[in-house]
Amino acid sequence: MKLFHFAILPMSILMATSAIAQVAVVVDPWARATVQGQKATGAFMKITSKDGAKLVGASSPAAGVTEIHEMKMEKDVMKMAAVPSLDIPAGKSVELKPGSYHVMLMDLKAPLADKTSVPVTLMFENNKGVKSQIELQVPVKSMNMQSQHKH
Ligand SMILES: [Cu+2]
Repeated sequence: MKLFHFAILPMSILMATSAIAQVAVVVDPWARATVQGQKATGAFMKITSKDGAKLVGASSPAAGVTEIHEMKMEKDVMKMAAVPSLDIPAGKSVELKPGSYHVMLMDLKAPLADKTSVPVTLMFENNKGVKSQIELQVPVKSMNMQSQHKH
């Protein structure tokens, strides 16, 4: 029976390694295109995490300041504010979308043109407090294109 113990050990090490490697999965990222003179825009995406994680920061070489923002109605006024982190509950999909959570790109160094892409790095913390980052090439889309997608 001792043989079984030897067989099981290497497998559990492999599983632990892959769990650390993939803190979260990001799908459908996009950023809103800007016009000349516009200094800020939002980036949106869906994030899932098998074991649960927190989005604790973001950065982009295209922006002077990058923050995680929340938009919500407060006494009939739409308000936007930076949040220190965003919880990604285990097994649930969290959607960053216009009118809700978004990655705010501020102090843009150049306008974001439609059909280009912008590099964004997301910083995550897993449920054990270990930090890791995910680098994205986020497609830039204009607002016109977005309104066409409304049904
Ligand atoms: Cu914002």
